[in-house]
Amino acid sequence: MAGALDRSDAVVALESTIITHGMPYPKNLDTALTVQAAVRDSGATPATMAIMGGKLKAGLSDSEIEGLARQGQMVSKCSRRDIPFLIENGSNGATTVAATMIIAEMAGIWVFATGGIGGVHRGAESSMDISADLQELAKTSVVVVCAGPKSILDIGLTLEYLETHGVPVVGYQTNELPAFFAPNSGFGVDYRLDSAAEIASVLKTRRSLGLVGGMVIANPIPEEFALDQTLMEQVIEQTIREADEQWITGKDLTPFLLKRAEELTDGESLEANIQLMLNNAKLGAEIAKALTA
Ligand code: PSU
Ligand code: MN
Repeated sequence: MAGALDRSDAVVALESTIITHGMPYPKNLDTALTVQAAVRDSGATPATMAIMGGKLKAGLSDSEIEGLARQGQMVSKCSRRDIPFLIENGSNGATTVAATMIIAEMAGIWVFATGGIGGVHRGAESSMDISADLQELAKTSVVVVCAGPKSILDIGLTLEYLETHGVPVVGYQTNELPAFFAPNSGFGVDYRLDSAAEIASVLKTRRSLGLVGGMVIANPIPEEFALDQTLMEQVIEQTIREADEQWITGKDLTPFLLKRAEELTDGESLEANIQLMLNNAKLGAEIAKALTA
């Protein structure tokens, strides 16, 4: 990794919470390694971020990834607020979108690919559950390639929040915001861009103006892997109801909703998640390459 940065090669940041809290073992391990390979096959260098033994790491070895994958939710889920505490304790931490963006920015990496970002949860009018990922997008200059906000969230409120904080939501080859498991959400994007070169160009312009902050590149799940929207809506309503009944809140909520969705769809949501992640990793690599051109 250090070598790649020295040569100012194309580097794509990847997160580790998706490994520990987003998918079960051993699919999480297999996916993490396949995603890294996809970045390499596309001509860029992958850098999976985490805190290992109290140190920020940009780029993990396969055996470090395996360790995190096996420990799963035993590893601390690490967002911005958690970073100094895990360092003080010499612990391991799996970085969320927010924490991954922070490490990426420190390491000089502009592009980060993941599955889905955190957002404004449904019912946030009373719970005030808004992911720290959104605040990070407001202030940290890393572009996040994702498949759009997951429909466990309130997509409309998530867009309002991003707009307030000046975070552009770009549709990759689409005018409509994708909704993670589905290529369509009924919401529009702020801008549509059709190539990695155009995205890189906008990023360079923004940086040259000294405008800080992230950007969301929403890349629709390939049609053949999309899930039925009516079915997913029922599944999501049930998972949210269960979380309510069991008083699941704070950092535990998103992992709970993901796990229940996977169980209720007999693993179909997991399969879709893997495919969209791969799709995003490839686009991330193309953008990273275009930035070095
Ligand atoms: N959405 C997914 N898969 C994930 C996550 C979100 O589809 O694994 C993870 C990411 O690491 C994201 C975090 O940063 O959940 C958001 O958690 P919270 O809602 O607690 O901020
Ligand atoms: Mn939350």
